[in-house]
Amino acid sequence: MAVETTYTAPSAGRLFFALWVPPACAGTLHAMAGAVVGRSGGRLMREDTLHLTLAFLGDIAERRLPALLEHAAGLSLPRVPVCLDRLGFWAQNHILFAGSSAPDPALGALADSLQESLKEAGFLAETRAFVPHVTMLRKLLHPGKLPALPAQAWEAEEFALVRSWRSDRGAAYETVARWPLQAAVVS
Ligand code: 2AM
Repeated sequence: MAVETTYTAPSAGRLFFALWVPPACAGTLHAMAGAVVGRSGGRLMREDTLHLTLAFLGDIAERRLPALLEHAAGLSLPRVPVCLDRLGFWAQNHILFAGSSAPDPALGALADSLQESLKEAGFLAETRAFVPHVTMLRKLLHPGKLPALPAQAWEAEEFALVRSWRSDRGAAYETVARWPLQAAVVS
């Protein structure tokens, strides 16, 4: 008699590559988001989880993690300027985010080349148009008038592979590994 098995390979979790938001900027965004929650509701992202996603992988099998880490370690990606200077609201997914009125093309180029390399290596099935943003608040229904965001600018010096999962306190995030972005060579 045939024995039916439903085997699911162990998962390394829900993975994505991201730039962590530096603490000073995270503090500003978190305080602004807190003010919006006080007025309009929604679920605040924890200050230490604020990030800008470069490439979203989703569930990756545990056995593929070493190859993914090796792939990322072998990349040579440049440092990029990041500037967040406006708050925005996406009605379709109820997200309040910090974005850029004029994103530096180098940031888009970084995300594109990371996504392309992951696609070529078989870790990404599809690539999506990159819209740089930092999610500050979820489940917001009616944002009201959004406050002006004083420009938050920095140079990203490293990128990280992050694992996320649902916890009692909302989404939890853990850095799996991080790698430096390369400084421009001055000749
Ligand atoms: P969000 O903040 O706009 O929701 C972890 O879930 C991170 O991956 C979040 O920054 C989330 O973006 C992003 N993310 C989740 N699903 C995604 C998808 N299908 N494509 C691109 N990014 C995604």
